[in-house]
Amino acid sequence: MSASDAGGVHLVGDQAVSRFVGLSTFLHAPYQPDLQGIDIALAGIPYDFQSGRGSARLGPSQVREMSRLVRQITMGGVAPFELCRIADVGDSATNPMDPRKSVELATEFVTRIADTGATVVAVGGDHGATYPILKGLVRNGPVGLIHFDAHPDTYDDPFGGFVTHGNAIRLAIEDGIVDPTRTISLGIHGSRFIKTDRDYHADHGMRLVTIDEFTQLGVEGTLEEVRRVVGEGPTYITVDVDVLDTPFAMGTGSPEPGGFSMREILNLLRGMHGLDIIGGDVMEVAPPFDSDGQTALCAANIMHEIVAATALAIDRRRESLVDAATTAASGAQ
Ligand SMILES: [Mn+2]
Repeated sequence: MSASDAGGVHLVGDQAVSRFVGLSTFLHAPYQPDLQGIDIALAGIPYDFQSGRGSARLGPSQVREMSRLVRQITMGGVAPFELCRIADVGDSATNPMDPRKSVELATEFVTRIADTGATVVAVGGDHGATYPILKGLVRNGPVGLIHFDAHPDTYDDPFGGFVTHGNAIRLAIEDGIVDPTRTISLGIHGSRFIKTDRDYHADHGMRLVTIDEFTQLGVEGTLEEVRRVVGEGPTYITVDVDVLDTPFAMGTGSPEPGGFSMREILNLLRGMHGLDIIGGDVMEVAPPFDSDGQTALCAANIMHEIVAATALAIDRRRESLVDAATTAASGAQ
């Protein structure tokens, strides 16, 4: 496919057009802010409030730039652009002076996308942005959640009713958007404020796998736990890049030495292809601390794998609709 075919939703072919040519979009997807005819909307949520060292608001633009280096087909052979119509729909509006207004604007943005029947794979932004995404996206909740993070993100908000980078998961549970018993947090590591920071997980039936437990379970054992916890129901994936070890992701607000390697997280994401993934996000890339673009490059590759898992799930849902229609038609004869 060449760039000149791109009348509808088409990918600019890597071999027809060099990867350094043209405007930066997520994964070279066509830019389509009109939201028409899209299955998976790639979207930026460019705000950060109270997020470690800050500046994750610059994440979406830098991930777009570094995603130039990502090719169309995943290492495992999934070609999401052949399975689904995928477009970069641009960024949510934000109000940099008003966190509450920014959350409202992001919720409206994702609601508009979900109203067209499309799903979202988003790039933040601070991890608080997962809350408005889930709020705008999930219609028949609660959904399961696969949560990659150095931190539990179920903290009490110490600032009085804000959506912060440390409480989005908890708020989504309290709103009934996420089912705590179908939630698994992976790769928790790093120093802690308080010893009781994991109690919310335990008290609400959530599964938490620390990096030490991951070392014992390995990739396959961890994937078994993921499948057991989220089951076959609709499930969202959220990745805070601080789950990665600092040599892979120093460019983030709260870097934590001792996390996953890129190979480990990619292996885990590839193992999620059979699940009913409804979308996801990659959060907390902070370009001013990412001088060579490495963290953004890692985030772009993580995004590609989430898009692949989402596209496979959309394709499977379509197939089962076709199967059901065929069965109904043959029964009617
Ligand atoms: Mn987080």
